Amino acid sequence: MSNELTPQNIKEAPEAVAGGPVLELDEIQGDVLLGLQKLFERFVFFEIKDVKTFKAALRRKVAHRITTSRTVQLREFQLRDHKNQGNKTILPNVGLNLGFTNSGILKLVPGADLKDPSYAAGAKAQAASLNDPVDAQKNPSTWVPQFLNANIDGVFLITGGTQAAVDMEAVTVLAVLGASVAVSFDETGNVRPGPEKGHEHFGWLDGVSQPGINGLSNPFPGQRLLDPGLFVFGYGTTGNPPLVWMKNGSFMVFRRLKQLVPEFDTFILNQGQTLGMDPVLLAARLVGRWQSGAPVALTPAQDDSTMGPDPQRNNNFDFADDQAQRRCPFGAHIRKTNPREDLVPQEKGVDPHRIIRAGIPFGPEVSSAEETAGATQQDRGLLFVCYQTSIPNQFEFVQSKWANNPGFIFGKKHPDGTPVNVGIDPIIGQSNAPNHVRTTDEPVSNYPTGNVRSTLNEPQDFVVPTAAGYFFVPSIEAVESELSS
Ligand code: N7H
Repeated sequence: MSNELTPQNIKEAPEAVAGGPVLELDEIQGDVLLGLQKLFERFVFFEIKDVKTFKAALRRKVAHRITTSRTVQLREFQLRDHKNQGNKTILPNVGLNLGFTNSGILKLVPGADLKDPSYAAGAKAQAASLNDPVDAQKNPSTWVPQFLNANIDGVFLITGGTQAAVDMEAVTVLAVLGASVAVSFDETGNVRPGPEKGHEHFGWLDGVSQPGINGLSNPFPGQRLLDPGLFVFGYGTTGNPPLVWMKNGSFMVFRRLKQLVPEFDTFILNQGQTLGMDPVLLAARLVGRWQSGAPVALTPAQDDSTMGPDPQRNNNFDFADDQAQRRCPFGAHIRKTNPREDLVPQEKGVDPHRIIRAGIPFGPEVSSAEETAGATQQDRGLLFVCYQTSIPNQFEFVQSKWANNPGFIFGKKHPDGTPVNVGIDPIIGQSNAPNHVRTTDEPVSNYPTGNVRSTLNEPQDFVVPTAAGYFFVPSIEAVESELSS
């Protein structure tokens, strides 16, 4: 793997894959399909204060700096060469991407209707329907104040191999924009250090399962090749752009998700004891993968640390042979968010709801004081990012209709014929029950023959949403013309 993280399993083909649509990689921003190379990623959220000056600076001084998918692809090959030649130095590989909220787009193109009701409403208005904790006025109650009070018209995603390189790019971009923008919120995520590289804060390898993209990737075993129009406008049957200039653009969902790591660890240990099972196995069954990334669907009883990072094996399963949830509980995070053959045909039941994920952890490592106290003292978690061409049908669908829905996966039966009460996603599910209490069916595997039912009661959410934004990430051409003229 390269020395700068990119989502695994999608960065393969140097040229368009034969038979697939030809993707305009010079037009599509680099984070959307392939993922900018990133050890650090700074998110600079801003308000447009002076539209005319902003447009002029955008066209003349920012547009050409935006990192395209073509550049990301070339950099990936450079990084492989660099590594193969035995180089350990980190390349700066600065990346710049840009997205606009609906309020930002309306400042640049008055009256524009991007025909996505959730985007138009904005993330704050949608929070209650995602079961984010809200107050009596339905305003999110756990969000950072800037996302509640400041105006956010757009965001720069600035990535790179070093913090210094990222910061220098941020200074340059903000300098050319001058007083035409005001920064509303600014946060840097970073890949975790040492052996935790590539792992999110609960400890799991991240970026293991991504959809294959027809025309871009040669699929790995078990990876479905999907219509690029699900992720970028202008391709296939699903990605018809409502406005001509939306071609090669994508909707980006941003969520700042705080993770209560010491609390989660304590919970897993205690529940392991209560249920009489190895806490490591319990944790693996809640996610559907061991922390190494190996899927419990393939290796249910013990970890296989060679499997997680191996794209030839790490997605080569579809749950079809596991209808008694012996290997992987129906409620496991990866089964709730990508149920594969549980919903057939997949092209109707699952594919239209897939997302491309491109987030990065934020916050410091857990301190020994936090470990001892079993309580979070400093914010840490995931700066979650995903791409799609329909926010209601993709991100919001996965979060609210699948993860938060205790009945999903529907229609499952225990071997004795009684219905399974699956429970909400034990990792990201937001319960609207009082105090957010939730349950998960079958954390105890009883593998391979047992028949004793088990239920896990989770006393709280261990992932707490603390900010969100819905953005449109336009093509380079749109940035250079419609949005800046
Ligand atoms: Fe999840 N985690 O560490 O437990 N996620 N996720 N996620 N997630 C996945 O395949 C995690 C979040 C999806 O195709 C893995 O990369 C955490 C949101 C989907 O097999 C792990 C947070 C949403 C997949 C985690 C978080 C999703 C997926 C397995 C928040 C969408 C692919 C490794 C802090 C609403 C499923 C991998 C598939 C995988 C974790 C957020 C969705 C380990 C900690 C908000 C679609």
